[in-house]
Amino acid sequence: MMNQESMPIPRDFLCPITREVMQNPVVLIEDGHSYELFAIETWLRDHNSSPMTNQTLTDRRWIHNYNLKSAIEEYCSQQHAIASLNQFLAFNVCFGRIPSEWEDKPTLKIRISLLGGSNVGKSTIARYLQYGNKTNFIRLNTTTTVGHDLIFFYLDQLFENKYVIVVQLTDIPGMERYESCCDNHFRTCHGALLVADSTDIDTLERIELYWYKQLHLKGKDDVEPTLICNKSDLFQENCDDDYRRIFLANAEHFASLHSMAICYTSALRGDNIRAMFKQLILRILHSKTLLKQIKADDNVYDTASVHLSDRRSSSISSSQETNISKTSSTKCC
Ligand SMILES: Nc1nc2c(ncn2[C@@H]2O[C@H](COP(=O)(O)OP(=O)(O)O)[C@@H](O)[C@H]2O)c(=O)[nH]1
Ligand SMILES: [Mg+2]
Repeated sequence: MMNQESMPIPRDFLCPITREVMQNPVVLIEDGHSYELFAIETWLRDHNSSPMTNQTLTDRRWIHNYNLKSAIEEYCSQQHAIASLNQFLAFNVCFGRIPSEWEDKPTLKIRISLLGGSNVGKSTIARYLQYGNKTNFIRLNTTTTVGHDLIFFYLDQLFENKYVIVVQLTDIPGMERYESCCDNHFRTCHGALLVADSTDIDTLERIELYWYKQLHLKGKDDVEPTLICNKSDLFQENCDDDYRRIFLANAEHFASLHSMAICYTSALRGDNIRAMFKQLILRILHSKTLLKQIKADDNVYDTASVHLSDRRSSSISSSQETNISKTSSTKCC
């Protein structure tokens, strides 16, 4: 409540004697001012005057100031909510095992799907989120995704002070022959990263004509999509002005037409990847409808997911020096 970043405390909420927020405000009938109960009682033991006016008191009675008490309580609970929200907003997305002290806490699972054609950088985005800029791993691990890869993250802050947030990221194969396998991911995801390769305008068109349409058709009504224009490093270096202008105009038009967030990323360099992912998670948690669904889902503590993450995070450290040439886990669809 006394958080430095919170709003200044209204003066009326402070006891004139203690200078602290009152818990049991009472009004001294004669001077009409409010004080903390124990403070005014202590004062009256030694004084026969008003602490505020210094006038001699002829009446030492006081009454409870219930209106002020409830206003202070409301203010305190608002400040508490703001403080815990601020704390939550500072979350990091972590890959690995959920801290053991949280194992008994309720879990909410957010599902996000990486959607888009082949070679646009979906798996590289997923790997950056897992391993950061361990570039050796990103460069070596370029096997085409042939099945759905499920990757689990957790947020290092509790949501609403009690929920552990687990984020399941699904990396799908982008090849056209696998497209029909994605129905389940369209249906169940709360958020989608629609990934286009910004150096190949056809991949943007495919997002518009296929991936977004499918998501719109089969997905949840309130699903949160983000348009990702990936490979921004190559876009800057290799594409001419005319191409860039046309690509940007098309991408911005598409995103604004569907009121979706748009983000320019380089998965290879890690530019904007974490910020974009965090923004999407926040938008999902901010959506009343999605949050209601997420809370209603069966969110029993999913040990299988945790073990999967755990296996992967430990395997990466031991295998980093060796030649990693396969994605850590793929399942055929
Ligand atoms: N220069 C550059 N290359 C990228 C970027 N993202 C992915 N790639 C490369 O694009 C190729 C396809 O990436 P991948 O993640 O397998 O694409 P996916 O098929 O969509 O999963 C790989 O050679 C990646 O190294 C990026 O932001 N910049
Ligand atoms: Mg892939």
